[in-house]
Amino acid sequence: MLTKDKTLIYRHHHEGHGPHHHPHSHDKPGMETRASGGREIKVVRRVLDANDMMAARNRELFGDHGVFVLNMMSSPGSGKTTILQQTLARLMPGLRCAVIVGDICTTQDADRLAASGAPVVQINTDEFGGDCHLAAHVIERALGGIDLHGLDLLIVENIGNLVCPAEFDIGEDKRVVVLSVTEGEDKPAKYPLMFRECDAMLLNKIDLLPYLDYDLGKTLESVAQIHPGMPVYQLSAKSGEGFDGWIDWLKGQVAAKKSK
Ligand SMILES: Nc1nc2c(ncn2[C@@H]2O[C@H](COP(=O)(O)OP(=O)(O)OP(=O)(O)O)[C@@H](O)[C@H]2O)c(=O)[nH]1
Ligand SMILES: [Mg+2]
Ligand SMILES: [Zn+2]
Repeated sequence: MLTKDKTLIYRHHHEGHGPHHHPHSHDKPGMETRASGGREIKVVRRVLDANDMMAARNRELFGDHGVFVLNMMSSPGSGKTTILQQTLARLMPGLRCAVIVGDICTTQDADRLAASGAPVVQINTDEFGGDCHLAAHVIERALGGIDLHGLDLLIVENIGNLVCPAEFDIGEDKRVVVLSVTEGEDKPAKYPLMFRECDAMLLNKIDLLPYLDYDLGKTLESVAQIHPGMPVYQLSAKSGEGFDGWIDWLKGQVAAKKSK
C-alpha cells in the first residue's frame, strides 16, 4: 500500500472518445497538403502546440527551482523501475530526489519506488484503455503532489512504450532511454526517434548475456549510427553492476543545472 504522505494517485481520462491520435513532432509541413488528411493533421498540430506550451511552462518552473528533471523512457519491462530503485539508493540522501511514475493502471511501481524514501507521485493515465505516454499537462497536474523547493532531482518514469513518449516534451532537462538485452539488437533501428531524442542510453540486464545469443557490438553500432556520441551505459539493475558511469553522468547533470 502507498503511504498517503508520500504518494498522490491521480487519474487522467481522455477528454474525447474518438480514436487515439498521436501528434508527431516530426511531421513535415508537407503533410498538411494531403487531400484526405489535411483537416485531421491540423487538429493534431493544435494538440502538439498546446503540449509544447505547457512543457515550456513546466521547464520554467523547474528552472526557477533549480531542479534537474530526467525523463526515463523504454518499452515495458526493460527495467526502468528496478534501475530507479538502484539509482535512488545511490543518490540519496546526498541528493534530494522525487519521482513521478506513469502507468496505465496499478500503483505497483510507485509502491516499489516509495520504499526508497523519496516522494513518489503515481499517474494512472486512464482506467479505460489508457494514454500510452505522459503529456506535459499531466506532469503539471502531478506537480501538485511534489514540493519543488529543496529538491535537486525529479525523475519521471514514463509509460512503457518505445514510440510516442519520445514525441512529447514534458519540460524535462534530459532524456534517457533504457534498452534491455532481451529485447533484441534491432530495436534502435526499428524505433530510431526514441534513440535520436534521448541524451543517454542504459543497456540493462547485462547479467543475462551469458544465456542469450545477443550481439552487443551490433546494438552499439546501430545506436552509434542513429545517435553518434550518445553515451551508453551497460548495467544490470539486478546485480548493480555497471552503475558507476551512469550515476556519475546523472550527478554531473544535476550539478550542471545547479550552477546555471
Ligand atoms: N535479470 C535481470 N532482470 C531485471 C533487470 N532489471 C529488471 N529486471 C526484471 O525485469 C522485470 C521488469 O522490470 P521493471 O523494473 O518492472 O521494468 P519497467 O521498465 O519499470 O516496466 P514497466 O514500468 O512495466 O514498463 C522485473 O521482473 C525485474 O526484476 C536486470 O538487470 N537483470
Ligand atoms: Mg516500471
Ligand atoms: Zn501515446
